[in-house]
Amino acid sequence: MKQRYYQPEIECASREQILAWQNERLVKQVHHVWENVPYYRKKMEEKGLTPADIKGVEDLHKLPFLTKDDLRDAYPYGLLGMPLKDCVRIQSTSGTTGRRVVAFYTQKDIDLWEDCCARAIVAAGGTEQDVCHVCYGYGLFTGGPGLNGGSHKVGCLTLPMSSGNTDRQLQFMIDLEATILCCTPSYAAYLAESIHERGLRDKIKLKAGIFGAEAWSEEMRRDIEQKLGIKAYDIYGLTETSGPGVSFECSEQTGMHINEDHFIAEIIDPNTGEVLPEGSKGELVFTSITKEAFPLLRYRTRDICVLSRKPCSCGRTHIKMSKPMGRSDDMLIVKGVNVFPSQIETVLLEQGYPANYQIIVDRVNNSDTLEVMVEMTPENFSDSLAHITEMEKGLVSALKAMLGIYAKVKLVAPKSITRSEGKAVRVIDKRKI
Ligand code: DLL
Repeated sequence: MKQRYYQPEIECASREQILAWQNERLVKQVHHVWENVPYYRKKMEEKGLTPADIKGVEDLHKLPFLTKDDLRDAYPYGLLGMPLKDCVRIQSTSGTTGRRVVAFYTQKDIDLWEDCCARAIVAAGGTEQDVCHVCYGYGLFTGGPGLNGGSHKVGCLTLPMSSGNTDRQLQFMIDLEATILCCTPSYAAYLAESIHERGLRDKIKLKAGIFGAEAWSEEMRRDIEQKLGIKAYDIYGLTETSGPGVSFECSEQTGMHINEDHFIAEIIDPNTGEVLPEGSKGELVFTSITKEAFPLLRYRTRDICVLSRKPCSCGRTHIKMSKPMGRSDDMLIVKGVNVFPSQIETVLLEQGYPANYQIIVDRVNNSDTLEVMVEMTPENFSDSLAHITEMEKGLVSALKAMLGIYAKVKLVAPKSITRSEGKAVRVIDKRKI
């Protein structure tokens, strides 16, 4: 395949050039944060640092980390780097109240973010001849707006479908001859199955898919590729650093190029915080060196992966990250939604149930399922089926309000969930990803 790039002079720049950009932008960013984000300045002062201590990437390790807890402490404006009048948009994670992350963007931040997504679309073969069908969620979630903006930049005809309503998705996909599909891998698998079941395979013109926001296996990739007759590319990102497009796959499909002109990546030992040498498996940490409104330095993603600078046949020179192999915290991603077991526990306790529960996550027909098994208390115990069903319904709606997604609830007799002698086993994740 002939390689095309959205910004060849950046995507294929020499290592020296990339490092020069990073050095210059990091120094500038540290000054920006020092002057405009009192929360981070205080963290630097606590470490005895001033901007003069950071002369380039080799000094990055001196800076303090930022974590999701900092984001929560500083919510909503504490990490803002620009006056609100210069911000034009927010986006947010799928988590709920206590865990919600609100990220701010200036027009320039949006522009650079959309460039990153445009790079991903071109790496997947996109041109202005393409019809790009975006069925990531639109709204607060970054998936829809990010890929939508990237698609405009490439000049594709953009179908801003958002998620849901499979009949309508298929109708537009066929009538408008969509060639590139952007959605979560589980929704892609669901669409592929629907197309197969309805015998529509011959009517589909798709050639590529850009799938991310959740973990997916190589088996799932092969299955989707084969069912839809496309090449399926991975894309990674997180709300805190802008959204999708922090990294993306190229034709080699052996990891995702990190847009190093905007983000410096490090791998650390999640227990000690020590920076690990290239090739080690550890927690991914990002420093945004071009973001104005939400300039996070050394943000701990909690995603576990490996970085590699092995030369890539696509000609891009930016470092590659492996697919995330898990997380160093307890966050689950179910149907693309971030779920913390602590949120489930909060609901149970609020509703008068004990903290004896188990969360079972599975993937059935390529779609995630979430089930919560909860013990009744001796006080609310009942053997009337009608009464139990009523109580289960109450919990289902309280969980839906907290998590934003459906969780099946199964009430069981008091003391029937096995007690653990060590840490309680709260989560059973049966998905093979
Ligand atoms: O999921 C941004 C995104 C949208 C990425 C569309 C790709 C496509 P959040 O909701 O903030 O943002 O969730 C971020 O999702 O820390 C990872 O744990 C996980 N994640 C994102 N992309 C991938 C991927 C968006 N390709 C969190 N593979 C991240 C595995 C992924 N996990």
